[in-house]
Amino acid sequence: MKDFIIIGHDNPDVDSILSGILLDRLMKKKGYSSSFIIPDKNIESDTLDVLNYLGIDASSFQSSIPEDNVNYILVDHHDRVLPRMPYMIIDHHPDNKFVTDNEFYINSFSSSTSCIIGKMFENLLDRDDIILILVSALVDTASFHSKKTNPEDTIWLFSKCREFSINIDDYYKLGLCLTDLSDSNAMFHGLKKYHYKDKFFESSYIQIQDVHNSHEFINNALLKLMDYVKQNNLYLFAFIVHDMDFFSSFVFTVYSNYLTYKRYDSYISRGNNVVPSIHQAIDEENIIKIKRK
Ligand SMILES: [Mn+2]
Repeated sequence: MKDFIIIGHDNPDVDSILSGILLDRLMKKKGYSSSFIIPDKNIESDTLDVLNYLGIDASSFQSSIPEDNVNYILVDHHDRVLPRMPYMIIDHHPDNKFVTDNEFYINSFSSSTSCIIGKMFENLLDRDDIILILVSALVDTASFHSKKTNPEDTIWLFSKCREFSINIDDYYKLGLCLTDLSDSNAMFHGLKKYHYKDKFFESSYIQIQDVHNSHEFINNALLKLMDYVKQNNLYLFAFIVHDMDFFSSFVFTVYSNYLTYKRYDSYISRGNNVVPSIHQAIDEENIIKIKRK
């Protein structure tokens, strides 16, 4: 039988890596020959911090993708450039519009890919497996505060933690993924670049506690971002500040010579809230332009 090669997404995050390691461990327990591989050369420092806390050395998984005589399994995403179609896909982004005839395509509303995998192999799970599942779910859901949290997964995980005497508090803060503001590049944390119609925009986010004592950092960041927008000819820059004490979010929309902000009562998602509203603003602007012609 062919070997199974498990691969996460580009620029891998914690869930992408831990669910790959988890699936590899569980498949080996089942007697399959498998390996988890990280083809990426760079892994973000936040992600490495979490892995280090768990005693996992990411570099031991970094390697190029083998091409011959293997079946690929993708975790936490569905699109990666591969020599062949993947054998199986396990994802938890059911909003995406991806359609496939792959008979082993799983994509369900779940707190993390690791939760889906854990439930698939429930009777094989040991204490270390549960810790992998817990940590990736905590990181993917901002410690169960984001809207991406599936309450059933949370209940399931809590009962597993009780069963294996795992103290959730030991990992809770890890899931908050607090941004290190002493890092001179902190304002570009999680930078993403977008192109919509004829506009280019970018966004970043920080996750902090004690927001009111961080006003100096935020002020400086906004001033620098204004220059950045000008220098890079951007339409705008969306700087998101997640308040990890109250699980609310501020979105600062920075233009070249002014800015606006909006406060949300919940921890918002960049992909589900911020980017769609920017698209909408661009669309609306285009409508106005058409009318004026
Ligand atoms: Mn994930």
